[in-house]
Amino acid sequence: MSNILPPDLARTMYHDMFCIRQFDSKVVALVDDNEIPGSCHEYCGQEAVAVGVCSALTKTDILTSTHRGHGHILAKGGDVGKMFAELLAKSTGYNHGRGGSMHIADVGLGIYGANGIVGAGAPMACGAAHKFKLAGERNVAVSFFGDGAINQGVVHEAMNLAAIWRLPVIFVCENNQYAISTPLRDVSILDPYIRAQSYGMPGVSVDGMDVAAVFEAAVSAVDRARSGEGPTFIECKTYRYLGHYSGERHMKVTYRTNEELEYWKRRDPIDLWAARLIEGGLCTSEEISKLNQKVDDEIARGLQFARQSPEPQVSEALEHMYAVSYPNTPARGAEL
Ligand SMILES: Cc1ncc(C[n+]2csc(CCOP(=O)(O)OP(=O)(O)O)c2C)c(N)n1
Ligand SMILES: [Mg+2]
Repeated sequence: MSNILPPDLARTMYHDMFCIRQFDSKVVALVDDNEIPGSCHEYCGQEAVAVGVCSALTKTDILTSTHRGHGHILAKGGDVGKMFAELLAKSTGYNHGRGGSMHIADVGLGIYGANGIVGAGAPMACGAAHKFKLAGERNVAVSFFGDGAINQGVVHEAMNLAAIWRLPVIFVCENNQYAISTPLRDVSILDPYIRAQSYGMPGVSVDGMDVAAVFEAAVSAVDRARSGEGPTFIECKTYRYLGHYSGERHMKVTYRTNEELEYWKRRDPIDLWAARLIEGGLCTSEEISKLNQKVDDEIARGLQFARQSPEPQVSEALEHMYAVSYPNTPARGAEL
């Protein structure tokens, strides 16, 4: 597969996966040091899903994300500095420091928001896709969600709506096999992708540790969506290396075994892709080291930007909180 990908894209995919890994590894340390208030849901291990899907998108395509959203946002072109600033609650962050990890959005980049409500991004993606269709725009909308969302009613309503209206939506189920500590096998007899058949859309299951496999499935789904044929469901089998959220590593939890973790780490998406790039003659190991250094520099610069950024002012606390939706409607803060 690496041989038929344009070399620049193949290297960019490596860069983006490593950037996500390094970003969220840094987040772990910052949460532990209380520099990030609260906690985060880190994406380490799942990088091939976000990067494989987003590499098949253009800037005007959109995505809706989840509580575990850092990877989606970086893969869609999010800025490392503005992300760190948001997590550090600084005024230069994506949400001016008001939202934090689970609300990062950048409408200009087609990032219609991380979301703390499991499954809630699916109908939002349908709404965006409906608009694209009505306006005759050839964009697509991607809804990322976890295996924990596949029994949420709203996801099923969204899938049905997308199918009957032939909306340009791609439902991407990141099956990391656990919803907090609940294994998928305890709550669903069938694999997630099989659900797609009930709604009359193609459903595929791919190796979510293989960025090329994810990319290939995403390209087919994007082609289908852009040509007006409707939605696709892609299940990506993957694994999260860290706990459900940052705090879990300080708890004694036993729902996963070390053997299971080690099994998945042996199939690390970044290591696998580096090996494929080298084997395919697309990169030397020295070039991989240079890319790693480039990413580490970007992470260091982004964090420095965030650390040097000002805190939001108390006097501005009500700013950026409410949308002014209609002309002549005063901002809610202004009424108070
Ligand atoms: C509607 C709703 N129900 C429950 C929760 C609490 N909750 C937060 S994350 C989570 C598990 C989600 O698992 P999954 O969708 O598999 O995503 P993962 O954490 O594995 O990435 C739950 C139950 C929530 N945020 N929203
Ligand atoms: Mg899960």
